[in-house]
Amino acid sequence: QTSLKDRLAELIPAAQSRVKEVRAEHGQKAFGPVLVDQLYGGMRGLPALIWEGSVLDPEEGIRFRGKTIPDIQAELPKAPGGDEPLPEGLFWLLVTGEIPTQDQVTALSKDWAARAEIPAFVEEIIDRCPPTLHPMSQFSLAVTALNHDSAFAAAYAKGINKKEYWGPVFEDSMDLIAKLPNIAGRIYRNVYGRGKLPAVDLNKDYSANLATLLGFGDNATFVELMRLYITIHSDHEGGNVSAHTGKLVGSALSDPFLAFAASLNGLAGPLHGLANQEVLVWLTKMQQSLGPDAEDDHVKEYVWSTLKAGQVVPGYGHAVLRKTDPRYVAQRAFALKHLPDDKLFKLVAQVYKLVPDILLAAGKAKNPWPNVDAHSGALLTHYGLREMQFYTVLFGVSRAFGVAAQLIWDRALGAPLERPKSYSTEAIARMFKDR
Ligand code: AMX
Repeated sequence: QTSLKDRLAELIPAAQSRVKEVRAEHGQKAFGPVLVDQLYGGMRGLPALIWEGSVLDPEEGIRFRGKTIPDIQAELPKAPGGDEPLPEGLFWLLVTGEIPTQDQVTALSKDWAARAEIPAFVEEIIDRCPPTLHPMSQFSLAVTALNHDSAFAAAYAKGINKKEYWGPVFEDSMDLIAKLPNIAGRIYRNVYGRGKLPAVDLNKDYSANLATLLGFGDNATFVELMRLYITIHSDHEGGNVSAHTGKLVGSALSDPFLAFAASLNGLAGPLHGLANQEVLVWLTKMQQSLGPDAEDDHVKEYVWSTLKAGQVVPGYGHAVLRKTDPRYVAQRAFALKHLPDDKLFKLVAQVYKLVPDILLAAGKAKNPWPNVDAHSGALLTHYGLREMQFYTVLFGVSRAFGVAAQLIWDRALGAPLERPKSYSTEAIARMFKDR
């Protein structure tokens, strides 16, 4: 049985040659023109980044190393008696492009559990945060502080050879992922008064430990939900705010803790990861205003009133996707299997039936379909995790998998400092005056 690091060491030389080959063959080919509108338009559609773990097709949705969500649900190892893929396997797939064996996944679970403890001073930082500080801010503070023990930062200070960068970045990435459940659990228990954090169980998988640290470890279906949740939230190619930020900051050779803390600050925005909180806030207000079992016409009116107030319908629309997000579909399937009669799930389903036509009629959103965030909060609420301000922290735990995998490859492939060119409006006006 090979370890992930050994397998990676075997794969790196061939991947380095492959990049050389692709650059030699295609390096001077153009994707097409860059339009001035793309500079003003948030770089939508601009091909600008290499991201190895996943590619997002607008019509079909995400593929992790070529595999769709149903593929990975079928192919990745499961926990004994479980149906959902283990996120350990997804990480192995993101890093190597290969489906791991059950033993390899078990070894990763054990490795992460062994690395899970966080330094006492990081615990203190979290404990000193006022409960009014948003959980995402606490999360980002704690992850930044982990940089204290970064293997990469220490190796760099000693003068590590460029060719060796990936080794300590791998170690930091493993530590980062391993320590997130303890950080998330501590924040959750502190902010919502849920008692003392239990210890990580060295023989349990990552999701089971996360569920236990949050206080839901006794519920086997919640543990399964965490396995699915982390797997589908892990990676969504490179251009989204959290992924791109992590890659950008990592390109300055900031270590994985600093890079991922930056990702978290981006994920904390309402147009990105905070949307899962916003969806629940919106649905709860709707329930309060319309009462239970609202009629379709009343829900429609409520949606229109959101749009007329100049607000977005949270959980709908996407910068790349043009169909229902397969991550939404996977969560809907989970709900249909485990909680078909849940009131909030029924409202989520009712909204799914009504919102796309309204967004089409309103005529602005390029994608009227739901994204991942339209569903996740309802599932968490069902199992008693009702504190919506905490939801984006779980998204953050998951997103570390994708960002970490890319940071390792960026250093293995010698990715340079990112430094795109910017222009002022006046410079553009001058440059294109006579063209
Ligand atoms: N409700 C109302 N209006 C919407 C909308 C929605 N759900 N989605 C897009 N629009 C509007 C935009 O605000 C924009 O309006 P403007 O012209 O007045 O500025 C117009 O439609 C065109 O936008 P777009 O090209 O379709 O979307 P985009 O690529 O600029 O933005 C996104 C994508 C996700 C930010 C946007 O759809 C949105 O705000 N959705 C709601 C928030 C959300 O669910 N975010 C989570 C996304 C997934 C994730 O990252 N976790």
